[in-house]
Amino acid sequence: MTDAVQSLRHDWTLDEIKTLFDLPFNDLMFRAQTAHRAHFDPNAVQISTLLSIKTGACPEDCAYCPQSAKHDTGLERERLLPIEEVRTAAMNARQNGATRFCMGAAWRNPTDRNLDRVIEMIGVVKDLGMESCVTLGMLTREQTRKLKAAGLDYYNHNLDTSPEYYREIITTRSYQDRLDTLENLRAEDINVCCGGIVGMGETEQDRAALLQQLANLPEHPQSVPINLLVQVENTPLYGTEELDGLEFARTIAVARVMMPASVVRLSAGRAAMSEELQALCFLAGANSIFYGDTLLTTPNPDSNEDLELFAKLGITANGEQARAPGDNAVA
Ligand code: SAM
Ligand code: DTB
Ligand code: SF4
Repeated sequence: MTDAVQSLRHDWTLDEIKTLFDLPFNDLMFRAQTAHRAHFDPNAVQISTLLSIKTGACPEDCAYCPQSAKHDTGLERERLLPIEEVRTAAMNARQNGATRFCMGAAWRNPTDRNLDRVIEMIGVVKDLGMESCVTLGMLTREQTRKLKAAGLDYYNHNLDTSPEYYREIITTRSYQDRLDTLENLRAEDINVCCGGIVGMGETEQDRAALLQQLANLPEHPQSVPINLLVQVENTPLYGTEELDGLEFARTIAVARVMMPASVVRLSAGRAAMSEELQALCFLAGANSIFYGDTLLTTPNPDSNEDLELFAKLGITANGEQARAPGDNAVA
């Protein structure tokens, strides 16, 4: 039986995951490539563009995040963006070839009034013919119902790390709160974008336990962002020992093997990565990136650099042939 017809697994044990991490690097890459090729065009990478629709002054205490009000990172506190600014940003993203527009808000959870405003924004993105994604914090079942009715395509809500390491990183909301929001999304059949952050000083066992949580959810998240911590001055995690690049690539590969039919996103942290490390991550099965000069508040590689890298690697954006760097549209 090939991987393509094998059913997806939701019963991964930590020992099995550790065995994957411990494989010789080339063997792990081979496993990841085999899984990737059974489900995807190996040379196509989906691109999404991010916009922070409400920046800073977040009540949560996530130790990695520049937007927490608890850390004095010098970010300007902003109000929810006016709808016309969202339209302009989404039009630019479409012009530059992104097929999905992701909007993030520095909230613990949206109020019903704010949710209505975000729903308007989702309408704007959909009218432009793009997929919509939002990340707004915790949601009630009623709120997921409203988002479904608004035609939302994806909701991003990360588990961030292992259940064991979680308490070192966030104290203002629990792991179970996150699992509950994921359940509310699944109940409404909204595509889930859920992953985590590595390079936060966690152990390999924590990275394995994060992937175990993700893969053993009742459904694999349709999209799995693997973020490398972006270290921001004055956040508690600033100065954390950096994760070895090969260990990062291994994490991507293990995610690919465990969740072979999910899109794995090489997410935050690319600005600090060499072209060679990014190429290894694509080889390990990453098939999505954030494209555009900023993530939410921190820098992302310049779009032209991404196009150059895609051209060097023969990667097509969104399944279309990447054009020459300097030529804006890639899809
Ligand atoms: N406030 C909402 C929430 O946390 O659910 C949504 C926005 S929040 C910024 C979205 C995700 O960005 C977080 O879950 C975290 O995984 C990621 N993130 C935030 N700061 C980061 C950093 N410095 N490096 C890497 N990823 C980061
Ligand atoms: C995700 O997993 N990574 C993105 C997105 N989902 C919203 C956010 C990365 C944020 C990096 C820090 C910043 O730019 O503020
Ligand atoms: Fe707030 Fe989200 Fe940042 Fe946590 S990750 S501080 S919830 S914006």
